[in-house]
Amino acid sequence: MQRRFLQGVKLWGNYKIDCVCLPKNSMNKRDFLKISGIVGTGFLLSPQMACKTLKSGAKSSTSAWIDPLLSAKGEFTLPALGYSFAALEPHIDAMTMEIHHDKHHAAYIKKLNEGIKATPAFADKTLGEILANVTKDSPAIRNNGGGHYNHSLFWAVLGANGSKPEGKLWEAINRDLGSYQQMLDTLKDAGTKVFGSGWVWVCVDADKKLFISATPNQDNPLMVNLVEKKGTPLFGIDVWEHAYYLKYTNERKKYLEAIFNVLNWNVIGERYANLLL
Ligand code: MN3
Repeated sequence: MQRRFLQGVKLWGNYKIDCVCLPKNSMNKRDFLKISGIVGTGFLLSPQMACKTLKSGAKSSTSAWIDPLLSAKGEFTLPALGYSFAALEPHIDAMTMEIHHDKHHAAYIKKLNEGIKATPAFADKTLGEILANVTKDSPAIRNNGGGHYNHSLFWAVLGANGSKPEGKLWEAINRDLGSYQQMLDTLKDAGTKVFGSGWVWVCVDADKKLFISATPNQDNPLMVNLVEKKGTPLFGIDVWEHAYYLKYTNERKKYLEAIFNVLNWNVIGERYANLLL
């Protein structure tokens, strides 16, 4: 198939995509603006886009599609949120969003960059390669590499747009997770049970089936040396206290119920479509 190439699209600050392939004549001005806007928020997610294998060779374990963030190399920089700090009100308050993004996420990135400089084995690796190689013996890279990826994904899958899963994703949720409501109940239950800090995930496994898991601290299902069940995260929910304590104090369950209202199912659906490629 003939394709166009957008060379060197700037993504996530210093991240670069080597090429983005689009079907010939597929891109009009509106599409270009849409893509540019998505790039601006950090993710290339349009299902029409088939991202070619990048120079790094980092591949998702479940799909030919590569999450652009996983192909990025340092020095890593803080991605734009893509919406205002107040955009998720009243469910997630603006101050929490500002501190979470500008302070917590920024700190993970700073420490990740410092950790990479101090650990030659991780120099010149993509973020996907870093996550796939961390072990218990690399705590700084594990915690801060996970912190960077997890939060970057988190911002991208939130948005107060009132969307619901549709199409193939809706069918897969019913097939693999019982129902939409059962998925939310399982996430709430898993998130409430995380001891201390961590994340809950809806992932796609090697057979392209959905599963729900929880990980401690900043681990995620891409850390194949550390997790019981590996997979590619479709979306994750941060259950660290810093994600909710200002508004919900110790009531993590109420936070989880609230954040379900601001999951951006349009973005999640596009991620899912890409993972099926
Ligand atoms: Mn957090």
